[in-house]
Amino acid sequence: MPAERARPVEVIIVRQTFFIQWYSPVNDNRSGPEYTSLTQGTPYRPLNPESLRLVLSELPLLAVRLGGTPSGWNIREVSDGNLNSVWLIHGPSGSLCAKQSLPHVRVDPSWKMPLDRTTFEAGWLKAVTPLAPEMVPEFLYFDPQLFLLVTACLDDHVTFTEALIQGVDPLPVARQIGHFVARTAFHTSWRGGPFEKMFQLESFFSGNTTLTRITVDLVLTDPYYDHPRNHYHPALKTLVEQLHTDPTIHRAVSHMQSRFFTAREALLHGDLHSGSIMVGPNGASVIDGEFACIGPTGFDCGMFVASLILASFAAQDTSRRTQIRQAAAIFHESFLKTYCEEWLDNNTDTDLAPAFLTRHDATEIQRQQQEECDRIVSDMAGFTAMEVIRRLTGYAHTSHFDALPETEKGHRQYQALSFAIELLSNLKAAPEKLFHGH
Ligand code: SR1
Ligand code: MG
Repeated sequence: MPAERARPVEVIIVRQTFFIQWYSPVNDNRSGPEYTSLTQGTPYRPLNPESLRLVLSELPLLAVRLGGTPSGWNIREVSDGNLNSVWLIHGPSGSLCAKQSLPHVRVDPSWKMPLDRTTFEAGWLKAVTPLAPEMVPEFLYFDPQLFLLVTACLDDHVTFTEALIQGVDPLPVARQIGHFVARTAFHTSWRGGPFEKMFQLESFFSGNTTLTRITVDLVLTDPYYDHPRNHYHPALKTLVEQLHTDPTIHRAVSHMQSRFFTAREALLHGDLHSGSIMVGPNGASVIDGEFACIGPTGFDCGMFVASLILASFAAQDTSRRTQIRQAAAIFHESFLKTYCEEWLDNNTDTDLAPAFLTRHDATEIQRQQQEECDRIVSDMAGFTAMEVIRRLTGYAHTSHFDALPETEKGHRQYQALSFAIELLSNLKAAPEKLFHGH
């Protein structure tokens, strides 16, 4: 990322202050010492296992949760994402997961970056926890000086990416994620409460310009021209040339970019690929909400469906491919069902179509639901295509194809990319192809 795009320090401080106000313990029924910084005035420094041990030892609720004495805690670095440092901490009585922002992209230290991403992840976790508490890790602590977020540790989980590679049945996860996205999107949208609540969410999450810039560049822009960060399998060369030159594709990309910027519908997770979902004995948990922003509901849906599409093209045989495509259809169905149920059951005061306008007219409600769902599904299909495209031709790729021999990998990726180009080249027909065409 060019240096001129890094946000100035003053902006970060203003945003931090705003977060502290917005994220006030006064508004949180779990208020307590863990919600204020112990490091007031302590400058940020990247932690290592020993300095993290010291920080945690000074936080009584976390220390008690771990049990024993700090010297006996096992602290293991497990950072494997692109951006942050992550540790798992185990003590005799319990465990924690700690995540800290670095002043650069973890996998590319020359790519400098402000630190505020964990601030937005903590804000996202706070916003969605009441809506789906069983589907996110428990929030335990956030330090706004160290940009350190501590949550429950999902020890006995694997990422959904790994689960897909291992051959786990994806249908239950797809159903759960459909439910999760529908509930969190509906209740953080204009339909989910009075406009003042939405304004507050917009005001806070519009500050997440650093990671939104990554999405705008890496997902919505770079794959459509010859950007130096892009890389791809040699077998994709002709398709990449098409992505860089085809006016029909560029028109569709402009349309989807416009949806991303102007459809300010709900609070998004912002990076809901299969690596942001952990799968364990009690089902799926959604993590890594650091890309959270306000945008079109279909964006999160598209990120998730794209992971399934990529996994389906990487699958070892046709029956597994069909099963994973079925999971995409299940997600679609579960999302729409929950979204419409939330709409009918919603008793909160809203300023968008308040109850007195429609409550007694079932046909009118159905008509409005159909119109809104069609719009979301159309976005879902367009963003699915763009996410598949960037995971094959942009900067940050997927590991779904990693186990395949080189030639086979090129062949399968060619099929996946051709499918995504087909979707993007005819957005009107895309939902049908995506959810009913396998
Ligand atoms: C530099 S960050 C690259 C990618 O990693 C994250 O998980 C997001 O998907 C982002 O686009
Ligand atoms: Mg991530």
